[in-house]
Amino acid sequence: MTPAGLLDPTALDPTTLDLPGLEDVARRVVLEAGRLVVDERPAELGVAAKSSATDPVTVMDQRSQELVLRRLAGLRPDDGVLGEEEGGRRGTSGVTWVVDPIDGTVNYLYDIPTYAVSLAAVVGDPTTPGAWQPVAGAVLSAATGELFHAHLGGGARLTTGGATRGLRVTGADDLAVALVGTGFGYDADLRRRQAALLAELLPQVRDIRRMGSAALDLCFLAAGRLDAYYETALNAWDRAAGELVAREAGAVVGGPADEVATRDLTWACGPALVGSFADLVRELTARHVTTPG
Ligand code: LIP
Repeated sequence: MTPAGLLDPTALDPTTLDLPGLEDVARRVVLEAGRLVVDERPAELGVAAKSSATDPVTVMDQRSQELVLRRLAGLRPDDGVLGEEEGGRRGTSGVTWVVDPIDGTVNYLYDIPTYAVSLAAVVGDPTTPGAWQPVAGAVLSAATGELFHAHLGGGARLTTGGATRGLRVTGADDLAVALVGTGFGYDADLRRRQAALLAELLPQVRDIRRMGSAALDLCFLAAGRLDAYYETALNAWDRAAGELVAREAGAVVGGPADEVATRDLTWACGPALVGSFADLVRELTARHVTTPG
């Protein structure tokens, strides 16, 4: 049975998987990668530019992803891996791990304690929007030790300081007092268009927060620290685990047309805000970002 709403008819049925076991793998691996990223940060952080001069990759992004690949090769040898950095691999099991080895690399570069290791097990094809579904995952805020984790149908949890609690989105129903998270791309022209969108949105909400990590934005939504979130130009690895945590905490997550997030738009909020927030960010995104005048 193909998971509901997926375009990929060959996608594995999540009910055939040990979802709590996959969540445990994600937790263990992000905890180890997070320790590496924090404890072995060199005094001089080697930085290279990727898509633009403002899109950095550090030696620790690469070392973190290499560790994740090594651990998954031992724990889940038949699974595929899709990572932000080079070096993923195809699998045969129908499960693919989607990893952002450091989400919030600019924050990491500036030693701003808001960056994450994000890892999700997905079924379907994570390179095609609408053709994949996260089924288990974990996001570690590496600087603070907060570990957000979930599996499909199992609820969302935050583990920190040895204690674990359930997560639930806020019941916010008034956009005018909603705290909204967002982020911006690395391309200057895209940022100009995103700024035009923000100029129209900002007067209609309480305020915005730009944390610098989509994975943590989505987990903060799940924890009630944001009422809503939107962003354009996200990759699967930015949002796979955070999207699952948010949905399992009661959020509705969607994109330009329906409840399928895409690179053109990812939005997320509690159920009471969907009617106002989703329609607004869809319209503003279409007008200013994806099909600007
Ligand atoms: C980051 C995203 C963030 C976005 C940043 C950047 P990275 O991912 O998580 O939401 O606003 O521009 O793309 O590049 O640090 O892995």
